[in-house]
Amino acid sequence: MSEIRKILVANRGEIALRAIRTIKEMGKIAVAVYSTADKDALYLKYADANICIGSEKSSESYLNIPAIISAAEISGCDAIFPGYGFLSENQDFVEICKFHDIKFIGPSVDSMVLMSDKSKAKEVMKKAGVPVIEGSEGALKSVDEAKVLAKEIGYPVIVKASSGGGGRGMRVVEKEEDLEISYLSAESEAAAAFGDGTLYMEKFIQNPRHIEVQILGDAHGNAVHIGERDCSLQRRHQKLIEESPAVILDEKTRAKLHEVAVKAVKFIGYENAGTFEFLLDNQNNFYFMEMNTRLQVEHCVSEMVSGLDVIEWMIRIAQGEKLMKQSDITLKGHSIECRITAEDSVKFIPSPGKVSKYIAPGGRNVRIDSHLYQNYVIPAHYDSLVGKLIVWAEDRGRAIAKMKEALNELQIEGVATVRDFHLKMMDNKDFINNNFDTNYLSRY
Ligand code: MV4
Repeated sequence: MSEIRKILVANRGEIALRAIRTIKEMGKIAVAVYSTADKDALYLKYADANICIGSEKSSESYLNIPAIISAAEISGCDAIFPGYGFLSENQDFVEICKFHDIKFIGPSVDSMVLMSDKSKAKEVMKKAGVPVIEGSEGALKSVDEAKVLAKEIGYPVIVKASSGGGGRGMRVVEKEEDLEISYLSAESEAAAAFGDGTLYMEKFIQNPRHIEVQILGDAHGNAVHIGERDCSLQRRHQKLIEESPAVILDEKTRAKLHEVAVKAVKFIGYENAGTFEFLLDNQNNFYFMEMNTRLQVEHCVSEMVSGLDVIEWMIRIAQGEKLMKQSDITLKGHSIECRITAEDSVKFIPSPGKVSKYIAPGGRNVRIDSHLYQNYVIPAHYDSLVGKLIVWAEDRGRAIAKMKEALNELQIEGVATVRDFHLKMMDNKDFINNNFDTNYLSRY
């Protein structure tokens, strides 16, 4: 064990603020970095030191490895917290941190490499005894091979980029006549986006639910889960509402889901926080889809039902501490998160600019993770996420009622936000009755 003293937060916005809070609570020192576009950001006011790492373009600042490593070196940081996005899943960055004797607060390069190739990840999970969707064994070699395989599996099938994620380089194929063109276009899209056109194939699951399991693994071979999240409410692969637990699951399926996730962590010797993504079909069968080797935006709902601080545990694991036992974790009640983005509530068109008024909601079990303040100017260069509104209550019905009240209290003026979309959803019959899937928003 070697205690981490000073941590560089290699991120911005709400997650930089979120991380700085925990770092300081733990009695450690937080160093923030910022681009010129973020010089007035709120998280800079709470950090112990701030370092400008470049101009407004992400490639010149938050993705600028030499600038970030230099900032860590000159400020004497012994660790870097990556957050989500930016460098959080950059294998080169993890190696460079190691080279400089700076602890990367996240998984090893090996785990990251293993899970970054989605078709390889699937093969490994299959070996670990995790249910996977029927499909190609590893990557596809040709259109002809794909045709033979698709006939075997039965249409519809889906071809996906091995290096993909977020829906890019992915095609649903309804019939054999469409396979060649879909294959070739997915291949070229993947090659352009990821520098790798490798594809794999799966049986296409109609209208699935997206269920994911939050896990933690330590350096001593211990692993725990912190329950699951239902993230089915998405729009164009952007999650909007997440909740924990996933009330669609019966107790037996939920226990099995948790069990396989923990087994998989131990099988690959995964260290730090991670998430297993599953698809749930309409018969309540779940299948491993991919693993996210980083902290996720929606980790807060898992914190609310478990009472744990996921970032605290990421840091504790990074300094070699042992995890608690699974039996020490109790999951209680229901938590919902609404992502507040500076986009309009109808077409989701980004709306950066000056926030002329900001009133945050409050009260018992209402949490807002946001870097907004009155007169803050939301830069146009980055993600439009400006906050997350999270509530906890004894059950889902009460959590929805609480969220509705909190959304009503939330006032943001000067820019458009998705608040009204969320308010509508809290009154939506299908949402209330838990009657939706990953395609719900594209249908309505
Ligand atoms: C699927 C699928 C149906 N069947 N795979 C979308 C993102 C990428 N990570 C995987 N995705 C999907 N894979 C099979 N075999 C449907 C989707 C999908 C989806 C998954 C989760 C959440 C939202 C989604 C929206 C459209 C499609």
